[in-house]
Amino acid sequence: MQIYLDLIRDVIENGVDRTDRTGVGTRSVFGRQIRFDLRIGFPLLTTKRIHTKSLVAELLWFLSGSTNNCDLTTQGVTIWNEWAAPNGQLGPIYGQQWRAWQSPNEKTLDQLHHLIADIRKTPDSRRLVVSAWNPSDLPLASLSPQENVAVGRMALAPCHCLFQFYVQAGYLSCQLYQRSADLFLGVPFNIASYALLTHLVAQQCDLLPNELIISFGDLHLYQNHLTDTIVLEQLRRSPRPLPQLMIHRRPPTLFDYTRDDIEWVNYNPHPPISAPIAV
Ligand code: THF
Repeated sequence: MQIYLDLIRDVIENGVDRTDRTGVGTRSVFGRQIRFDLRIGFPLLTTKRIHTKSLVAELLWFLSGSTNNCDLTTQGVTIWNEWAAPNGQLGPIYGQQWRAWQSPNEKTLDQLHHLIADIRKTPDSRRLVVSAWNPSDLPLASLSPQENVAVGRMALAPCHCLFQFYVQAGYLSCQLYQRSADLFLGVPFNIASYALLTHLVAQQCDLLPNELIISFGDLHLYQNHLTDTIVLEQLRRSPRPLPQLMIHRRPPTLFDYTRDDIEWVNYNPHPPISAPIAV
């Protein structure tokens, strides 16, 4: 995970200070790409402890099609609290777009179900794409997350908005396009989440995970993370060997995994570093 520390240095050295929607302010660069070879280890950050329970719960929540934060908070996971309406709703975010994209004919489209079927049937397809970017459901900039939910819109526009799979010689690769990336808090989660998704899709399709590629649009460090105890502390730490992912069971479908099926071994990270989240 040296590449993650290099990315932080890149943003500090080459970024420009900008204002942003949240009012916190960022230092930002545009257009970067990182690659992870999933065959040599699982890309879970070692220079601070990542809360894998939240990570797994969030991915399984997306896969279930849920867009209600209560399904996370009942498991003690709070990472979506800032955006949820009082009843827990988040509007048509990832879960809905992935599993029940609204079609013009009133029907819904399960992009992930089709993805698995297409990978199995036509592995050389160039259309193994899932999109969460649904322009008609995007939040209005003039409304708060909760107000957007009240009018049937997403609480927050998708940050990791489109991904594509690629099959070659029994191996599965994934490339994600992330339009907006909170490098200190969100990106370690996003890397691990898509690496885990690639492992699960590979298992369901009798393939082995190969590469995870993430292409970033606006890649930024929030100004309130650019401190001695947060980002600079992160840069002082040395990466350790990567852990391995164990998937204990092969359930019938991509939608039947439970948190007990997923475990990391040999994860020996540096201690956590807490930081404020920009809403
Ligand atoms: N908004 C912002 N500003 N940054 C993001 O990364 C982000 N997301 C999701 C939606 N909006 C975002 C939410 N994902 C944490 C991690 C991921 C999140 C939100 C919050 C977080 O606070 N992590 C802490 C604690 C972890 C825990 O409590 O489990 C950490 O130290 O990692 C990016 O997709």
